[in-house]
Formats: sequence, C-alpha cells, structure tokens
Amino acid sequence: MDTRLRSPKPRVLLTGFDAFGGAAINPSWLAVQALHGRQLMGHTVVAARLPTVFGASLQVLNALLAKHQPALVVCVGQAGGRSAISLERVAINVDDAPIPDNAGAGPIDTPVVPGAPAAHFSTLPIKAMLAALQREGLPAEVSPSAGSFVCNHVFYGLMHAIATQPELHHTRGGFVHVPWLPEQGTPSMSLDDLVRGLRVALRCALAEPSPYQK
Ligand code: PCA
Repeated sequence: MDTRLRSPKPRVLLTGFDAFGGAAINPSWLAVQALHGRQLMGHTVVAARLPTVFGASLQVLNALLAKHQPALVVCVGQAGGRSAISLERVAINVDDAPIPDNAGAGPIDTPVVPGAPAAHFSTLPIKAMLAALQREGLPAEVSPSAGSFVCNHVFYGLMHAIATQPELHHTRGGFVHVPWLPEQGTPSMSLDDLVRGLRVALRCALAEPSPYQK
C-alpha cells in the first residue's frame, strides 16, 4: 500500500537546533529555516527550532508531532568535524553528554526512555537518499552513530514516538547531521549546498519506500 496516501497530513516537519557549545550559529537551523513553507511533492514543509537541551528538546518535538501529525519528520543537527551530509542509521537509548547542554545539564549513561529498546532504526530510505545526494554532486554518507548528545536524544525520542504512538503509525522519520558552515571551521559546506541537499533528501524520502517501514 502507498503509505503516502495514508499519511495523516501532507506535511513535512523539519527541525534544526539552537547554537550550542559557545557557538554563535547552528547551520542546522539556518538550513531548515530556509525551507519553511515550501511545497515538496504535495507536502508543506514546517520548519521549527529545538533547544539544545536534554528533555526540553523532546517536549518541543512531541508538541510539534501532536500538532502537525506529519507524514515525514527529519530532524537536523550540526556535527562539527564531519565533511558530508550524514544520514543517520540508528538512534540509541542513551544520553552521555560530552559537553553541557544549553541548560548546563550533562547526563552520563542515562537512558533517553527508561525501559525502552536499546535502539531504533531510522525509517528514512537512507541508501536511496545517499544516492540522490551523490547524483547532485553533494558530499553525503550513511553514518552509524548520531553520538550520545542532544541530537541522538531527539533522534531516539522521535523514533520511539513513531514506534509507540498509534497516531504516528504512518509517520516516517529520521535524523541528518550537517557539517559546519565555512565561517565556523574546516571541514565545511556552504549554506546553499546544505539547503539544496536537504531539499534533495526530503524529495527522495517522500518518493522512495523505506527498508525499515512498518
Ligand atoms: N548538534 C548536537 C546537538 C545540537 C546540534 O546541532 C549533537 O550532535 O548532538
């Protein structure tokens, strides 16, 4: 069955994060903001910013999921030091902060959701997205780990919500990390390329089936 036809609402929820770790900007928010309100394959893109804070980030995300009931959710974060758009494969059920979050918290070896499974796979068609990005000449990779800071926390919380909430049964979701912008350091990608890459990735995710689709 075509899951797109059964999607609750023809919306794409696209999130970025606040700047963190003393930085002035976060390319994830700048890139997703540029796509707010766009139409992609019959879906309206809703962009939102999450706080880089354990707990609060997931409260904001869960409220957005309840409000928009999106067909597709892609959360985006900055991964300084990476040189490519990283399509995350798996979220793990652990918070282990290498630096304090924006509220000063730094949980160590704590579950994101107590008693929940160790991991959830992305339900995005990450290999098809990789191929689509590479066809556009954009640096892209499948990543085996979103780390254990706030990005993995949000990714795990998203995938757990999708796995357990009946109203999100037909929602597909996952996480994408993006490199720094040139003004933040090396390696980097331009904001234009990040926005173009996200547009290509979203189109592909709307068009292709996922190997992990329920
Ligand atoms: N990157 C951090 C959290 C917020 C962001 O943009 C991470 O990779 O966990």
